Amino acid sequence: MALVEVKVPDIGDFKDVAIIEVLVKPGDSVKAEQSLLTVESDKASMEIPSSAAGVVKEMKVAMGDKVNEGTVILMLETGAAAASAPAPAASAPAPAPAATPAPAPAPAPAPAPAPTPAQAAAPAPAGGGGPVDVEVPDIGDFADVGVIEILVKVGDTVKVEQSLITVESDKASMEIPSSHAGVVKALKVKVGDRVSKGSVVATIESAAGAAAAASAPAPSVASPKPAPAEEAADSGTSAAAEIQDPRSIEKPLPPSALPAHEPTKPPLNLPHASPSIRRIARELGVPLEEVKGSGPHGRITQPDLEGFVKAVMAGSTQTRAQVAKAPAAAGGALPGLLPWPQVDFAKFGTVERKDLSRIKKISGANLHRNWVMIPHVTNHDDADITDLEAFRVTLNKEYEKSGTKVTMLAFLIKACVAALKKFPEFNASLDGDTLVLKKYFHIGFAADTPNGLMVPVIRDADKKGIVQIAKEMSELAAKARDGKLGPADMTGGCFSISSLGGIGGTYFTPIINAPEVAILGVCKSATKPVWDGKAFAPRLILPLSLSWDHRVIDGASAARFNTYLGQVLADFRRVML
Ligand code: CAO
Repeated sequence: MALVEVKVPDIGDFKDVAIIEVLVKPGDSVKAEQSLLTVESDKASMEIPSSAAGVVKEMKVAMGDKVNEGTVILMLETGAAAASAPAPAASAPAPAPAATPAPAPAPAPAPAPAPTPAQAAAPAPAGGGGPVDVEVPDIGDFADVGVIEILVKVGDTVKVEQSLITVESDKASMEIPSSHAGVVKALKVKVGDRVSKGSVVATIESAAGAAAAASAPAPSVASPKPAPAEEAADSGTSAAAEIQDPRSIEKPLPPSALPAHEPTKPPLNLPHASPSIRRIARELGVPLEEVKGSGPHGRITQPDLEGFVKAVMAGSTQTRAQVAKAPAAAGGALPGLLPWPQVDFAKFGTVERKDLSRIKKISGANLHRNWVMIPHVTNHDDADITDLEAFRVTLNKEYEKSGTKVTMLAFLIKACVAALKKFPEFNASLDGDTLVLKKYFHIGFAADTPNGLMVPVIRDADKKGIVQIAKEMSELAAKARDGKLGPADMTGGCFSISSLGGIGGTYFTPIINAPEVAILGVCKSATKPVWDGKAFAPRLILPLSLSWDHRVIDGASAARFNTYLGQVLADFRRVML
């Protein structure tokens, strides 16, 4: 057992760097190489590891303290006693420590981005201009570190010391600055590349006089970072102010009011966060610049990151990308809408809570999206099916023995195919600003099942006869009721029919089954008196309700579609015309 001092190891040119995070406390068991502190300068942040395993006895530094190489961080009890000392439940058992104070750990990276001698000595081109290769400066023991961000693009004008790229190892992240002022002529690295000291980052067309500036020593990396508000003001851009000033994101905006996220554009400055937080964020795909930091200067801590992820998962907040891509789908929130009423129904009487079925949840989400995103219009019309029904009854007598029942829906499918052929924009889907016109005729029909609504599809209905369609329909409807429909039974539809004819009703507004652009609703036929020019005659009338997407279809086309459909249903011989 020994009590040893754990000190800040060689951190290169870092001087007087501020502690922005203390990761352990007295009583904690730590492993060798476990991070104890995070320190940060304006260009880099790094975690300081423990030189040995043991139990933390006393902290010698606190948040905000400035440290240098050799500063004592904490007193660590190493040895068998330490290993058996009560450790926090979550801590892993410390490995057997060295009996004597451990040597300084493998030197932490020295991220000082001072120009390399080669850069400092780079001759100023005649007249002060000319192309200059900007290299990765001396970054201490870092070698082969990953490029995680490119902060400039070809054509950008950069100043001396302006950050060009960000690199990251498992313990530190740092920005690599430009040694020269000028215009970026070529970028020599991309995200994912690995760089070491001397790797060429970019070629800069050096501006007159810039070389002189570049040859001057770079400002100390430990120079105090201006307060976020100052930085924002300096940057002169409102975008920068939003990213850098935590106050600008203090008041949560209503999710849908967030501006669209532009993932391709790197933030002007990285949000404050330790390398490990950045790594977790990158692995999870969390846009760190959208996370509100609660640490000093708006620094993002692990609880901040976790809170953001939980809020997104719970649907109580949205990333900018989510808002931009699917404003209606994410959480159902729309601009200006009141929140969903939260009512304690039990206050008013006895209630029973029942979870929605899986199918209801899936179809509900789809119906909601379709209703919100498609500008629906519904045209109602009537079709005289007196003769068709008589024919159907006759047909069924003939097919009685085969076991196939020819339904009105089978005729409707065939009649719709004829109408889709005549009005091709109904047999289409929108793809951005392009209309995709389909040359095939796969017709879906809504089936009511104990678990909810399903829409199986009859493929190539144009190539099939009424009896075959009726047979396939009854097989698919049985499969739907038994919960045995597979994805292949329900995909690829061009147009859908929702028939409530066997149940009742007159007219309704069916919701379009996206990405289709129209749907036909059918209700119960009834015998009605119809004026034939001389007298009222009893006719069997079928109510039709055609919902259509007004982005694709006009009212006149919809009226023509319904009229034609009615004509075909009244006299199927029209299909042959
Ligand atoms: N008018 C009058 N009677 C009709 C009719 C119509 N438009 N359509 C069907 N019928 C009659 C049938 O002739 C049959 O009568 P008989 O038993 O005397 O022969 C009876 O109604 C039952 O028909 P069916 O429902 O078994 O057959 P179908 O081909 O009409 O429908 C199916 C099959 C799967 C579409 C249907 O069972 C179903 O699930 N319908 C509900 C669809 C639905 O829920 N839509 C709403 C979607 S939006 O929530």
